[in-house]
Amino acid sequence: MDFDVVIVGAGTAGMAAGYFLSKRGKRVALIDAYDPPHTEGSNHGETRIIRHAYGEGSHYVSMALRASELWGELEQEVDRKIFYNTGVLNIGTKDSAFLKNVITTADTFNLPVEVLSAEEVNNRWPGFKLEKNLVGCFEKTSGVLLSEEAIRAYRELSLKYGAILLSNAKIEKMIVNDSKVEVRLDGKKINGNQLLITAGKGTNHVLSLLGLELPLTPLRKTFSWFQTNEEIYNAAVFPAWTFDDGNQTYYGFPSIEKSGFKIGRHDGGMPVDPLKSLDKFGQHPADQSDVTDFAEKHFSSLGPHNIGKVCTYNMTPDGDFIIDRLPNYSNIFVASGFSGHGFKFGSVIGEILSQMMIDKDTDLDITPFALSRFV
Ligand code: PYC
Repeated sequence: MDFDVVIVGAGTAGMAAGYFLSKRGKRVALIDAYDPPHTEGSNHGETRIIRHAYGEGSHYVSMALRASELWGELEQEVDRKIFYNTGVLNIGTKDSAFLKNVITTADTFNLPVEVLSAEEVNNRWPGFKLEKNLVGCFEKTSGVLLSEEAIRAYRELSLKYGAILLSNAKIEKMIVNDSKVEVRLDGKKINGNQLLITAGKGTNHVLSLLGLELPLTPLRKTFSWFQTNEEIYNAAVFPAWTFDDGNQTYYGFPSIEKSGFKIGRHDGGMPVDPLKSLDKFGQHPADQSDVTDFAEKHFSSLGPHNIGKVCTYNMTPDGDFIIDRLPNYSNIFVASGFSGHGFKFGSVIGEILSQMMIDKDTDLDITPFALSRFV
């Protein structure tokens, strides 16, 4: 089978790239080790946050703004809801570097961010009980993305534009040169002119078939849903939030369509073997106790812990993404290492990759994500 582009890993970035490439007329083969959206990657658990005033640094803001536009276009194209405009409250100590970045990037890019004391937060959203040393930065134009729904939408449209998807596929071998790639899997040969590796925690396994390795550490992360008082915590009245008190970082979501209040732990996490399935939630005692202690301390009216799940963060040493061409190959591209804050950018990363592969360039600045920074 012959294609213009072979994409290994049809998760957030890969599926979005498959959409943009096939929409522009490229013959695309998407290959995935599972059947996306699935539970072994970094996009399940129903929801992800999108925010634009960006604690991780100003180099993400233009991408976050373009990502929002593209999620809006995706919603229109599939005529289904993907974004809930709940606003996002970034909570932290007054000296938090993350919050300082939120405020600076809001000023620089003219984004609507309100700075609130703990008392103002607790009065405005009585579901919080923040301690006095904390402040909140509220960005009203941000909110929540339905992550699995978004992957489903890009999958549906990629197939509509002619891409093929090989699910539950095990790659055995890759033979590449500067103008051709051959991927062998399950008795088939898939030939292409260009290769894109967006394999999440499996990225280094795929790269090992080319004798390459990147500085990536996959970590197991947990998140949970709590029963709620819907009047206080529903998505029409309560924001999504991030929390960093200098010791712990968490994030969470209001109850969307009565799904319950979701809280995830952002720091910590256990290194995992990328070729094995993740330990289920609850296999480690701290999975539940950590989040329950946190919830009791900072929220006034949550019900009991209901259910927990796990996902993977694929970490780089500096927490910044990798979006680049592989050294020594003009036709092999990699996007990985989204380090637990990549989902929101999935749409724009798909667009950027399609531009790199078709137009040889992109308007957005991706130099912070170059592989050369690790040399
Ligand atoms: O980037 O806001 C974020 C986020 C929330 C959960 C994981 N990442």
